[in-house]
Amino acid sequence: PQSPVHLAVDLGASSGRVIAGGMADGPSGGQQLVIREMHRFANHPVRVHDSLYWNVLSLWQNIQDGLTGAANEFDQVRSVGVDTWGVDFALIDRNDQMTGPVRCYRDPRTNGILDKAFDRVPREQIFQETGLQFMQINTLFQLFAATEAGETSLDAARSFLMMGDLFHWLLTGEKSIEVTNASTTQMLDPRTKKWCLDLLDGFGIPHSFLCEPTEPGTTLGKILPSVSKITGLVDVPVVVPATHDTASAVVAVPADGFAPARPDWCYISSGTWSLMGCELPAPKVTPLCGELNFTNEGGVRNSTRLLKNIGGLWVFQQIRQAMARRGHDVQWAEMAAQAADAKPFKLLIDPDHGDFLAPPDMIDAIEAFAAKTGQKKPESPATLYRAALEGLALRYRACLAMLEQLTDSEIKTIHIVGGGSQNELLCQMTADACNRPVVAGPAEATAIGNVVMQMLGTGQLNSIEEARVLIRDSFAAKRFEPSDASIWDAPAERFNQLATES
Ligand code: ADP
Ligand code: LRH
Repeated sequence: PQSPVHLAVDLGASSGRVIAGGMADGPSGGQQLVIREMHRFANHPVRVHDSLYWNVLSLWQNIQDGLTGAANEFDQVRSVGVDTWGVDFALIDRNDQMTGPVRCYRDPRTNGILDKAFDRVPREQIFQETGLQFMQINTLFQLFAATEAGETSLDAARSFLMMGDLFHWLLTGEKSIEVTNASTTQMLDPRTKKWCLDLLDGFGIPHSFLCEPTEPGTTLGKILPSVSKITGLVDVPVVVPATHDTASAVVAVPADGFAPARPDWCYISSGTWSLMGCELPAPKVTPLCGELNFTNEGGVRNSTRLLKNIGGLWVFQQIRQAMARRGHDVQWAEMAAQAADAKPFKLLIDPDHGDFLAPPDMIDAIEAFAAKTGQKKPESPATLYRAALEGLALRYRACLAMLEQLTDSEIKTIHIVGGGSQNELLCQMTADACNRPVVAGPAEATAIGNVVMQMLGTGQLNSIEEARVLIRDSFAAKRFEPSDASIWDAPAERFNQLATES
């Protein structure tokens, strides 16, 4: 890109990157949006005894390294913004110190918490107030577990920041809670965007540390002099993007229009999680939505992301780690190639099964799952790789039917964005299992969505529709046509059976 650029810090649950985005001359003369990766780094939870934490200081160090690289490269940086995964939070005390390390949402302190929570406040009431799917990782349940355990951090807390807000505070000294990430907490009313304080009272969770949510596009403040000294970025504003990575990714889906009432496309934001859903003009907090356990998360410009969390490439990632532990270093492309050659449907696994949320070793967990569900022990790593991808495609198929039912519309195209859109085997399996064409890309949708929201905030762009046209014209997408859809019918039936029984 040509200066001036916008810098997107995008932190996913498996890796982080600092990406510069801006305009440049395209091959046919017109201007295009171009991105350039300044820094990429791994992000993994750290186990301490039985607990799991994020390495926040390492993330902060890496963010500063990325910003420093960008300051050296570009004459002018117009703004900076950070997006991250949802649900996790930091607490800040009266001396403006973090109360401790930040827990990872896979920390076991919320195991079994949902039943305890429903004894306190009925499930239907929580859904009616928040419109969110029930997952033990949600902030509400993390705070409930912390309250029940008498964690002292809660007594000391004066401010509550989601992860993006935490890094915005470290950059500017300004505290805020951005609304799309706040919408993942299960503590916010999706209609009014106000905190559900009565609900928090019902759980005995303190809430004086919450502040009014901020809209994406807001200029929060300038980079602190102490940060300028380290990074070389001087007088640069932080313009808040959709700090929830999935909300940023949805902004960058190269589709037509914005938030249609009867959508004919859906998205899968494919990374550690697969977030599959539709972008709608308003929340759908209906009994059917509750029954199907869909979520009404907040999108940009007051839109709703009606979606479902699906276990995602987490299982695939963790098989890779388990292989490394056994002395075999395999790359994504190699895993996909072996999966492509493996026999189909030898092993069915449900990526959303609780056994796969945070097992010490994923291969052991899959073998135990196979035994418990009466399936044969996987005979080779290729069987494991293939099963992880087929399990996802089967979940997508079920989720698509639910989405059509919920939105009362016919979904004609599936957009896959995020790192997982580079897995062509998974894209083809998705097209086949769902019997719909798949449009794959951009792989860096989250960072691109972050950049365009900063461009909207600083007046370089005027609307989401305009941003999407620019994205479509700037980043090539790959199309996968469905074939062999019927071979997925029988496995889909077996899979549904398995998902209910196991
Ligand atoms: P997150 O934001 O959750 O950290 P990403 O969007 O970065 O996730 O996606 C990471 C996933 O993308 C990896 O787990 C991997 O399965 C997939 N991936 C990344 N690069 C490639 C590649 N070159 N080919 C196939 N898959 C890839
Ligand atoms: C994806 C994601 C998802 C959340 C999960 C915690 O990175 O933000 O939308 O549910 O992480």
